[in-house]
Amino acid sequence: MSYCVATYRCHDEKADFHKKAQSIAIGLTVGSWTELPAAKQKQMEKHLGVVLSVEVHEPSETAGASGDRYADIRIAYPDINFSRDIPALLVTVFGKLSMDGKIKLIDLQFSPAFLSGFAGPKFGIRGVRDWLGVHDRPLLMSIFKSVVGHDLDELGEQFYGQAAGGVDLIKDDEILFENPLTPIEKRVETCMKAAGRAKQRTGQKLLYAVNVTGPASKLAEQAKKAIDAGANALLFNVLAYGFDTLRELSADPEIGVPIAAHPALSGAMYPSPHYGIAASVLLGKLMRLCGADLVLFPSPYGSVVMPKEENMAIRRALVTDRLEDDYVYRGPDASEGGETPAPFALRESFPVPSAGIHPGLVPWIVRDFGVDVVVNAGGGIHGHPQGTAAGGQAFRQAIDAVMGGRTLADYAETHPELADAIRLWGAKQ
Ligand code: 1AE
Repeated sequence: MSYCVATYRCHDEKADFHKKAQSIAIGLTVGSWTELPAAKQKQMEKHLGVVLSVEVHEPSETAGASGDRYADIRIAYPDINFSRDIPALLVTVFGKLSMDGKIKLIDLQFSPAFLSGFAGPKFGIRGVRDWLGVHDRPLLMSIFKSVVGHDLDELGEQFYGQAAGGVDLIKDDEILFENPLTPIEKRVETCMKAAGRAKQRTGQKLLYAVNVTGPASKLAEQAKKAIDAGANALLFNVLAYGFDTLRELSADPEIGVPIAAHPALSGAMYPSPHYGIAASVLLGKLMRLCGADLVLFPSPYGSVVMPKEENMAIRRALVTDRLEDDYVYRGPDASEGGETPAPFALRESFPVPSAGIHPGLVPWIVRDFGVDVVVNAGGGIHGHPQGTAAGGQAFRQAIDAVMGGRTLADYAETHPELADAIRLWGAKQ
């Protein structure tokens, strides 16, 4: 039998968590069990959810807390109950249950059969690095700002300023949709022309992630239109649609460019300790499985803050090669010997900690994420006292300083753009 496993954190001051776990395992699969006649039980057994473990955490007496009694409950759901797609899985394991008390979905593991339906990122970290020809440092991404109501010339100039500063990627703002002032094909043409001009100055290749968000039925068409006009990456607001839409875009053979996933709306789902879906599932495992090459999420240091342990859990989900431990559930008998199964493989997605990032934060970003990270900023680039291009240069200098083992303060002595940025925003070391 093949199962996918959901882990829940369930808060309740007095519940019998073992009973609760059984009622979930039965309620979300066969509906009722003990009432069934023996013959029917035999027939339904292959559909029945299985409680794998219940770990109860009682509140510590010294803390005197009353509301933090909880249990982590792991339940295995037979694959036979759902089709091989994320909507069917999510509705099975957390559809109705998500509305039933203080319960949060904190992890998912998948059967090899379920995983076989997912190709993951088409490019991933390696593919994006190979395309850019940059392998030895964090990448730098810049975000358009002030886009609504601006025309093509204004956007083109803004693009040039960002590109001239030496960024590796530029992404559309997530709130820039199809509009009469900057329709997607014209926008791409204008921006790619500006990219060409900037390349003469920087010598760098550059990816432009154009926002394809719009009506669901036109997404693939919009993406292909953008690619035909010269777009070499896409930005997609995944959670406004659902993960299967990302998977479809990513799996489309005519969409041969990296996809950057924006986390818009995820704040409605992950931040509560009691409800929703953990950030590592939402912005980690599901994004990677469904094909996001880059995933944006709030960092622990910027203007929209996510706790560091959640950030690290996302990172692990996006870049871990410990797929066997983290992603795969091979069933209760998996450890009993037999042939070694073929390992499951999946390209890594680039983590992109974002929001309120400035050059002074680069040492912390590299400390926490390592080299395989995209440093991403909007205000931290455009808000530089010497302008947008200097903003990009300041970031590149901060990255060079960290990679060279230098402090920002020391490096800033000979790099005026970095010096100005540090004066404005400060520096972490
Ligand atoms: C978590 C998403 C961040 C984002 O999309 C964005 O636009 C950030 O802008 P800045 O860097 O905070 O100005």
